[in-house]
Amino acid sequence: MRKTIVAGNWKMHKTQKETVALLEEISSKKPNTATEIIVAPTFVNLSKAVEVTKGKGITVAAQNMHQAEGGAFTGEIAASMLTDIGVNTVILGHSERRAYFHETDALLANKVNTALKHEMRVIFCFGEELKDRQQNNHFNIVEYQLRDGLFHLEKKDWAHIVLAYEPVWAIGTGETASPEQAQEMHQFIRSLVEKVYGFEIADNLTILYGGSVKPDNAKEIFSKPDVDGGLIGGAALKADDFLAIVNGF
Ligand code: G2H
Repeated sequence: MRKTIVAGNWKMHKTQKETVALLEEISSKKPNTATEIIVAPTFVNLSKAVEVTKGKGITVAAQNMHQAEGGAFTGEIAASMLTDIGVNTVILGHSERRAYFHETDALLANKVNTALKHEMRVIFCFGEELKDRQQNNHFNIVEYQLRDGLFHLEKKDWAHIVLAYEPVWAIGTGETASPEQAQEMHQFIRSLVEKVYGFEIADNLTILYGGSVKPDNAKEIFSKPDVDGGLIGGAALKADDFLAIVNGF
């Protein structure tokens, strides 16, 4: 059985007080479930989040990190700084990082390498833009993103990789890929990984869907055989909405 995950990407939201309040509410209302619950607050609140969620069955992840081990990179955070405070999961390649901070697949390949070197788990985000889908180029784009960002990895590395397919046109727009569109792409992704790395790795790989997942559409999306959970933005900012999505399994 593949691992299922619901991850909340809090983006640039929540002060420390709000972070603690949300985490306490999630902890107290959280169902007993085999689905892993991940939250990704901002860097400045990660330490506090680790402290507050200790022993509560909630994983804390970072939203980004730098590829270098350290040095003169003003404003950046290194992998060792994350693992040092107990954060061992990192989201890489989110479309907002790609669009606003010009992160390329080549750069992301380096970030993935650094994360793996530090024995971190990577939630690797990718997905096509609206124009790609309109030009029927979405499968090609996704294939390039995976090839250039991840297909240099060795077989053993895949135990530390979670994929998050997030069509850019569905992010924060209220527009969601239909469950059929999500399944079609997830199946394509899994078959691509299978072609390069074999059945077992592909079959064990957790592939999340992201892009305007809400309590009222989560269940149907998660019911698809190749969708193993979600990366949730807006709806992760309220405990009841987030947990309703968790209960979608
Ligand atoms: C996509 C998603 C979380 P939202 O960015 O990664 O955000 O659910 O608000 O579309």
